[in-house]
Amino acid sequence: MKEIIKKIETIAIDIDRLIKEGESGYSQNSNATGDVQLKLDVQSDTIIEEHFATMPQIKAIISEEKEEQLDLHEDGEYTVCYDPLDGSSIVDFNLSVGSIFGIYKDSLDGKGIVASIYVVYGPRVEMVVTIRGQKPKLYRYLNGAFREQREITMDTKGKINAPGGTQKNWYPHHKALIESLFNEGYRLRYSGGMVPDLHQVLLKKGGLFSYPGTTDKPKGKLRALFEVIPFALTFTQAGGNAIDDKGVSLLEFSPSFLHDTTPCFFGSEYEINKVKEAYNGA
Ligand code: FDP
Repeated sequence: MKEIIKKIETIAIDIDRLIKEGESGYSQNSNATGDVQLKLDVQSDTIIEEHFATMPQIKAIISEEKEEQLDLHEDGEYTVCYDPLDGSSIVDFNLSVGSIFGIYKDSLDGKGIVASIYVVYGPRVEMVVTIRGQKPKLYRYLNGAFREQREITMDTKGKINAPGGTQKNWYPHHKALIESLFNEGYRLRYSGGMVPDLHQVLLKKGGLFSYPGTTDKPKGKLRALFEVIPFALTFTQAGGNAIDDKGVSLLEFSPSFLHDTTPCFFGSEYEINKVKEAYNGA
């Protein structure tokens, strides 16, 4: 696992350089979910594939940008599911974006994830590493290397609300939940990039990030293997929680296919209890 983390550090440095110096604009292709791929998406994916291809520990990789699993080493122990560059719709406006890696061992689901790593490319480059059973650790890229800053622990209640999804398509009980948090004094913090938005809730030690099912997309938008389950591990290990619209931990979630999505709620105890109340019986 240490070697995989070291490799992801190298990948992060390469992708950060690509974001700063690479070409902007769209490629000719779209990914498995139908999003038109940016040149940066495709190039980040290639960087990751080339790095992981050198690691015998890695059995297979599954990228958000690829339709199918790519088998690498038959005797490898881990399958890595990753979103090479999350936040495609905001990268060209110079907002923060990220890479997400879920490392799975025996099964490709919430029970099988053994570690999660994400990288935020913002004014600084930061990385959060979560190994199952341990507190997440924050690293910052300083003077040519990732340096450990601290462990991350969440409080039981926060102050910020990051509500995703098209509001006109929210179900009434979801609308009521979001409004009730604002009525309690929560402040809106939503950039449209899952990685920086969740990073903010986590480092502020609380609050809510939600991407619900909506009337047009009942299973939400965010992809289980590459996005939701990795962050579910991080939030849970930090002392927060991550649930679906039935109130079940996302670490119990089992996707029906590689690019499956799920409604998702990440937060501290207080806000997650509010989600459960709002969705209970809805
Ligand atoms: P994007 O479409 O830019 O790739 O991964 C999907 C994602 O970004 C998340 O990063 C982000 O939280 C979400 O979509 C934003 O979706 P909305 O624009 O519907 O809020």
